[in-house]
Amino acid sequence: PAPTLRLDYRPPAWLVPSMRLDFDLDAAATRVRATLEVEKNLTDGAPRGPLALDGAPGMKPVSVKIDGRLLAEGEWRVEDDQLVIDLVGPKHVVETEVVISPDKNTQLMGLYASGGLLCTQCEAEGFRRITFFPDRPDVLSRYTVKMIADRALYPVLLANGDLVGEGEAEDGRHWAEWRDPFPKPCYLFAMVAGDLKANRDSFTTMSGREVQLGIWVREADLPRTEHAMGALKSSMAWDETVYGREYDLGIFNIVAVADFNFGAMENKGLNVFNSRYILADPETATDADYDAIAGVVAHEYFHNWSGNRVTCRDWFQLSLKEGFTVFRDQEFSADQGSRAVKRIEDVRVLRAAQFPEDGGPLAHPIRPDSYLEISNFYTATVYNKGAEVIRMLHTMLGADGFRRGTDLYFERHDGTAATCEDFVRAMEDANGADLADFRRWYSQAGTPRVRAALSHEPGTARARLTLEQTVPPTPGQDDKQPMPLPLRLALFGAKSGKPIVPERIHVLHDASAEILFEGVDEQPVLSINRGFSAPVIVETNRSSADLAFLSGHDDDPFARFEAMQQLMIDTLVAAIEGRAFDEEAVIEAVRNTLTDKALDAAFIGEAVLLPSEAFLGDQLAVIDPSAIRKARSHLRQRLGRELEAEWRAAYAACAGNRFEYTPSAKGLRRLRTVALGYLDDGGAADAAKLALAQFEGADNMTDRQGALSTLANGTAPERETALAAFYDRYKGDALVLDKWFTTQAISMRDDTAEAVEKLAQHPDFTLANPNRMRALVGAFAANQFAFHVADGRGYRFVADMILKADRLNPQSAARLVPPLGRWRRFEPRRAALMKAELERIVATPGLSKDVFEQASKSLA
Ligand code: HT7
Ligand code: ZN
Repeated sequence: PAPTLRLDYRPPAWLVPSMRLDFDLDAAATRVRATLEVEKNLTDGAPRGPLALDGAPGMKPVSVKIDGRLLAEGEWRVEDDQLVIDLVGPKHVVETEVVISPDKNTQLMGLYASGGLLCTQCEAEGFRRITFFPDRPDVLSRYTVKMIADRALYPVLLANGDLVGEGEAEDGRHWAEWRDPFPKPCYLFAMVAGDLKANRDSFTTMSGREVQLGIWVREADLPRTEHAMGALKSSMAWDETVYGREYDLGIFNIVAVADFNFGAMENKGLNVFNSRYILADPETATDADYDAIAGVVAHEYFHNWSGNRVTCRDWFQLSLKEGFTVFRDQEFSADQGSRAVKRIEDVRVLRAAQFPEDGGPLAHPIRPDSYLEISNFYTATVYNKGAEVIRMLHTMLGADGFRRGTDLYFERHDGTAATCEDFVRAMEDANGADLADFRRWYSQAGTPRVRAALSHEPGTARARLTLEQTVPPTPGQDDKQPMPLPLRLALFGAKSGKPIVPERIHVLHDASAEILFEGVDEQPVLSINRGFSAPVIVETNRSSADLAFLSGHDDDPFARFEAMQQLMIDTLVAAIEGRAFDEEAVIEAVRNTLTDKALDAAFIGEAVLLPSEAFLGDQLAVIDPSAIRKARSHLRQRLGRELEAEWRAAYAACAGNRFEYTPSAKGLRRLRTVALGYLDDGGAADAAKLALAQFEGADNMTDRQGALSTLANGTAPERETALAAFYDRYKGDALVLDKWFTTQAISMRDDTAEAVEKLAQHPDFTLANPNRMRALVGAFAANQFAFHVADGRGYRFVADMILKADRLNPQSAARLVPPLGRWRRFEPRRAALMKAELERIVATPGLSKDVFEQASKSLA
């Protein structure tokens, strides 16, 4: 198949200012009548030609009318999945009718059935599976939607906008009509029908309008919606305070569904959510789940402005809405809890998911240049690196300058489909700034690498910092230009422990720079990229002593965490590479952090963790998962053993609290399970007993799952007791059962690959539900040691799952390909086995475009 190219963009030939949809809903056969008011697009560059409406493969209209006249079959044609009609005048009314089968829709795109509900997912190109339409984000229409359905099966009928009528129909059926006053692209269309109940609330906007809020779920789940509702109201208030953005409709509904390809969807006035990002109570959701729910609810809500009121011109501009909205949700969460811990978590996600993407065969700029299947570009690069790019603008322009820029952006582009360039230009114009070289962040892929070397001249009391950057080649981009990198930096006195050069921002525009600091009369230690101000890899000439010092003294909590991480990395990489290493410095630094009374538990819980096996792999030229496991386990065991008294003290100090969802209670739970894990790895004789007691006595899922994970890593008999008890207790709850699968898939045991193969045969395992598939197969593929077990069974298993899943849900199947695509990074035997599985995938007849694109690019 031919790729779609960014530079081929042309405006649409026809516009559809308004449209009406009539749905006769039925799971087996839904009749869709669409009435489109179409008009020729007279703007510059718009092509002239027939009306071409996108449809799904195999879709054929039952009837087509133009201006009320029924067309004969020869008066329209279906070509390349498009309905093509030659129109003579500048404006027409086009009516089409199709019949679709939601209950056969396993791709979960378009209109599909999920647990007795009928619901839609249209982003990116799902609307064409519902009706014939110009399925592109720059065609904006006003929608009126009428739904008719059996009242007993589907008592609730929801769509975008405001409810304008409802009533009874024949044969136990009823209807509802919704009208959305805001023109929107079809990817924001949504409709849900089903037996749902609402948690209702309201929000009064800053201009005094009352908005009716509803979170719609199965009746039994209503008690689990309070946290999401609280997050929604907080998000609405935050967007008013921080961005001056007010909600614009009288109704805001959210529906939770069990089968969903992604986290959630920002449809105008009717968000549809994966139920895992709505449902929470202490019994079934961990603190991480609570945090994720608040973050995703906020993310989708924020899209109302960054995505809906101002949408994307084409899908290459996806980061315009996603990068900006992720930045907004990250800042919202930082304001709700611990900013430092949130930043650590966000950087961890970036390094785990985006850095490998940027360094592998699927690397692409945050604004890609081409795609075969746009669903493959909902990536950590577009989302998370996209958010880092926006964050850099915020850092360089300051909070006020950034706000001036967003105000201008919203003012200029409200109600239109915009580009990344429009966003950058608004930032420039509002601030009189020149962001010419900043635009490279949109066009160049790859993670820049910065080398920073600090030298001190005691005689002149000067310190000299040299900075050098390189941007590595990525597929299709061999030569790179330097990126502007805003680096927050400071100097500390190694002896006095005091800041000797206060924080400043240095924007490195060129390939290299030298910065001179005066009045530095003691040996300085460099603190750089504080707060992770630029999404880069920094290499410095700092010694273990410097890093240990910063891990205890830096006044930027992120930099403190980072120094500890670097100390651990330097030690472990030396051990893996067979060079001399010094574990004592790590042990002392961890001891100091663990016993520092000025630090909060949440921060300690993050700072004392060793870098993951996968992140350690990223530091090496050639990855040998066995060598990494050996070195890391050895250091964890030593830390566990030698700090046993400290871990016990921390464990005891964190125990015995009744559940509350507050930052401090969360921190205590976090540190408690971290301490338990170290005690277990250190070989404490009572560790399994402690874990089982924590498991059985827990009044919340965080403590229970923490104990279960600790046990699942080992061989104690308590392991099977706890796994069986967990299964029995939660077998009726799909979201918690997902945790049961994941806990075993991420186990550190040597036999995890065999265990996962068996779990795939478990009666509760299914590839039809994306959450369950991710819970087992996705989690396993992220478990470096288990997935890369030397005999290659992990690769074979994941490839088999990809091929099976591809027949049901290509989008979800394609998301499992990237772990295999990293084959070039591994030692030769493993690399060959991984490559062979990719070749087997590509050679399979009938492969989807989704999987083909990911697998073939991984081999190129
Ligand atoms: N904008 C939403 C993207 C999305 C999606 C994309 C492809 C396939 C299914 C999907 N469901 C939702 C989610 C978001 O970023 O807010
Ligand atoms: Zn989004």
